[in-house]
Amino acid sequence: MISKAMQDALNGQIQAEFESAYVYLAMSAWCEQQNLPGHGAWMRKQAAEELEHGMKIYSHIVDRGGAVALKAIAQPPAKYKSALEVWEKTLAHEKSITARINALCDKATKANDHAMLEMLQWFVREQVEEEKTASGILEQARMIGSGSAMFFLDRHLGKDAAKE
Ligand code: OFO
Repeated sequence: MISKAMQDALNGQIQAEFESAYVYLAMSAWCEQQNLPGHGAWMRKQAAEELEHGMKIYSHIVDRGGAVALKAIAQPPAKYKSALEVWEKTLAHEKSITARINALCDKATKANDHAMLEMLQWFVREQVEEEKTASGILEQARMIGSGSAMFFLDRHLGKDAAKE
């Protein structure tokens, strides 16, 4: 059975993952408005993945006899200055999630909660991927600036989102 302290910490992470979904969905909507459908599709897929992340933690709490407590989700920003800002914010957001996952690992280690630590290892690996992807796209967006090559990045992101 999961301890109350670990359960509460993981409930906080469910909130953070669902909040991430909301942030990316808002980015998706903004990108669609800017006529960047590839960006919109990519962000929409990212939002769906964040919900899956939240549900992994939800299942862990349920499997260990804990109580899931869903918290309020803040309203995400609806406007951005540019696609570049969207990618800057995406990388910053993923870094903040990585910091949260690392803090949860520290908590699980201190509490000798091996089951939680094992579950979190998936997230540790996932965050390496998330940061690598966001940082790669950000670099490409920086190279492009606001030029017409943005069209090609948008098309590439659309193809990427259509995979699987
Ligand atoms: Fe859940 O990985 Fe992004 O935030």
